[in-house]
Amino acid sequence: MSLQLYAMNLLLRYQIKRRFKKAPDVMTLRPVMEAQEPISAKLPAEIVQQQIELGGVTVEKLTAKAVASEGAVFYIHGGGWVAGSPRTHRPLTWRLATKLGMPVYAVDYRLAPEHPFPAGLDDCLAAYRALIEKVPPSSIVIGGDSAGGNLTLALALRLKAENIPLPAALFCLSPATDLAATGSTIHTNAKADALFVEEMMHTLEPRYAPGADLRNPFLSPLYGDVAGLPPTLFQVGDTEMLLDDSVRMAQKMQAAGVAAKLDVWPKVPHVWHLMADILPEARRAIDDLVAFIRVHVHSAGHPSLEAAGTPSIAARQTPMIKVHHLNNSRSQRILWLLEELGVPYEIVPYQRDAVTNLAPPELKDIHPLGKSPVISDGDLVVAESGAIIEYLVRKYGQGRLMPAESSPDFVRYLQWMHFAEGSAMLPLLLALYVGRLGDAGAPLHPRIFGEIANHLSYMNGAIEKGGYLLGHEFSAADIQNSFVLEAAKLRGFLKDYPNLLDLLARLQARPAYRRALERGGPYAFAS
Ligand SMILES: N[C@@H](CCC(=O)N[C@@H](CS)C(=O)NCC(=O)O)C(=O)O
Repeated sequence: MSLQLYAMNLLLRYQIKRRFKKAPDVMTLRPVMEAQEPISAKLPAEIVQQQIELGGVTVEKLTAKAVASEGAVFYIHGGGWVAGSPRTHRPLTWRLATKLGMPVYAVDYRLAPEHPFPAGLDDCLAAYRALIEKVPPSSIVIGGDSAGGNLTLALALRLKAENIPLPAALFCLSPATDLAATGSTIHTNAKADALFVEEMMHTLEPRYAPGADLRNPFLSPLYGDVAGLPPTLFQVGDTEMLLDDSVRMAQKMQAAGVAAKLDVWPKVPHVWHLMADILPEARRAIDDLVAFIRVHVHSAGHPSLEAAGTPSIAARQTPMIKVHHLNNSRSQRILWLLEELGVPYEIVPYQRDAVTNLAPPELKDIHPLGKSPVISDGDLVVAESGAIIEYLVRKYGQGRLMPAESSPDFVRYLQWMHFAEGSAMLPLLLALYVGRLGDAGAPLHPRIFGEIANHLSYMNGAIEKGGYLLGHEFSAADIQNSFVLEAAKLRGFLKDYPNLLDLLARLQARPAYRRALERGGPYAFAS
């Protein structure tokens, strides 16, 4: 945590949370944001600001003087549906315009309570419809923060429902996805949240959508049918009351085959991006967001369609990846990863020798070690499961399944990636080989079993209920370590580790894991 972030959290608590404590109502946001506007509305000289109309709705268009791209960012500001404007969100929108070289269209939608639901959403829809007359949807990203993140997802669900072309990607910064307020962090983070108080959360519905069904997906996208939505980035702070709104939404999208990426940032306040003048964490998050937008606006592919079996143009032009797959082996993980990524591949099957259990000699024609997995991608041959996974995630992941290199999780990700084969597998393999010696191997057992327990209890302690190795987000590190869990379970070593048993069951239930099993053939470690 930077010193600036530490100081900012104290300041917010003192200046804003205190006001919410006295007046726990979302309407308190209006004077707070209005007071901030003279500072936030300042634009650097390189930005051209225009007030335009799209579909009868006022929209602020910000363009960096050196525009390089045809794409567009369609931005929906936050402010609890009752406050804020394109001007209050300029610290983020002008940076996006400059860094991306793309115009940012920030919608000045109607606010509640004067204009309750669905007025604001209708405005966003009308403006987006008019924008796609000018810019192809495949070059547009829709995004927003807080209530604007909610409107981003609600708009995407409306587009889907009304058969209007979806944009290339979505992004949601600290979004509110569940007006029914069923996320547990609303209570568990009530103290830790630097801005809001719990009672204020219960004033959202009466101000924005009085008397409405709180599980209406256009109000609470968490209850919507999210299949087929474009790749989506979530950025949220781990101390936010709204943390669970992002976590559950991202998980729901992932389970439906959507390429949803969840980045949880430590200790940052709600929509910290707006404090980019001061916080290095805000500038880093904006850089990650820019990288995500660049990947999706420039790529012809649509990973959620690929996952549904329609290879993208990009994928069809790339030579088919071949996975040299040995039955009952570590290469099952590679099939699974490719299914998660929606990248087409071909399996070249090999059978273990019935007596020795070793790989057939033909595998040595592919790679001198004669082990599995090995993949070929065009002329390139890659061995070692960890290296293969890293290679595939970096080349085809478009930011999915690994934290950004600038994120605090990246080093933890690297450690877990190396841990599987570098540490955890060795004692498991020793147990297998030494077991063949019968009683003669007994003197080695305490050390071997001790090391197995050492590694498994370390992993077990690193996982929270319902979580993954990196916390809330499923990543390629879980795929790489799944073989450790499977090998340990098959040999009866996992009984005392409930978190690991639970994690393994959740991993094996993933649709992509099941698809890989169907393609890869019988796999003794799946039981
Ligand atoms: N550390 C390597 C291990 C590769 C490995 O030992 N693969 C086993 C399959 S699980 C294999 O090919 N065994 C057959 C043999 O050694 O003949 C990796 O992670 O890729």
